[in-house]
Amino acid sequence: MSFFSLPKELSDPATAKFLIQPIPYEGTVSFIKGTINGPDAILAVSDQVEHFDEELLFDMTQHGVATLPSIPPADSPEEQFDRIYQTVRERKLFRNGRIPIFLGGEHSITPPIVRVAAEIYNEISVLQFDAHADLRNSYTGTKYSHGSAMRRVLEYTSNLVQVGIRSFSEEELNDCQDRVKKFITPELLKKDYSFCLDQILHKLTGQIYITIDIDAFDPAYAPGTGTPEPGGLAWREVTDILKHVSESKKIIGCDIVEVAPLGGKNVITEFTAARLVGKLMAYNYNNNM
Ligand SMILES: [Mn+2]
Repeated sequence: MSFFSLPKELSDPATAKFLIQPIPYEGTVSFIKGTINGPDAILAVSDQVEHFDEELLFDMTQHGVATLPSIPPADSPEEQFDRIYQTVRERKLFRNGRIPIFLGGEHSITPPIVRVAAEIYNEISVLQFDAHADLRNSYTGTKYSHGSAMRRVLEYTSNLVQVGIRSFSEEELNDCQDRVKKFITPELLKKDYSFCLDQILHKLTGQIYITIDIDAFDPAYAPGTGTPEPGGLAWREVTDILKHVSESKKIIGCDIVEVAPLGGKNVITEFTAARLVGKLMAYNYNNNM
């Protein structure tokens, strides 16, 4: 399966502008399972997504979209971390002028990717959309848990901007307050959107990596996820922020994680994710060239 099921000349990894990297992994999932099926479900519905962006009015596939072979799941969280780190390096997914888009899988796929990016670029910032802070030092007995993903990311960059957060422990709040400063909660966004947008743009410096946990959205937009939290972000809030960030910053890569398809006829979550991939392509079409 490949994203958009494009003809050969538009899906060649050697020349494509966008590289889709599936990472079906769920080693440390704490509640509802199924995110291992996330990448395939997103690829399957991508056929139904228009290549023509309805806002910017152009075809986002003109410079190619290649889908790479999946990174297969490993036996332990440590091995999984290493496998992702090595594969992203070997496949040289961060290359000038190209943008890798990783499809999870649980959120623990993000730290090894960020590690590679941090080794390549001088200064990177991470923009995270998520319901959860993911800042626990360890969770369910492992430092490589999806609940510790952003705590691990802080080992590679101190510049993390967290949007949509509405579920965190006292430890997460206290431990990381000095580094992360303040979560941009859905409530804060609703109250003063332009202030929040200014804060996000101001804090993001250097090259930008974007990680989107699908549970950042309100469960109405993405019910198929391991730990759905009410009171989430709306489609236009997320896309508007992505648009502004893409217009003024250099995006080096993105991931979309924690899609756990419900199965049957309810494809809302994977459809939202596939549309989001399209938006990331459209907004960054002329970026990073
Ligand atoms: Mn997360």
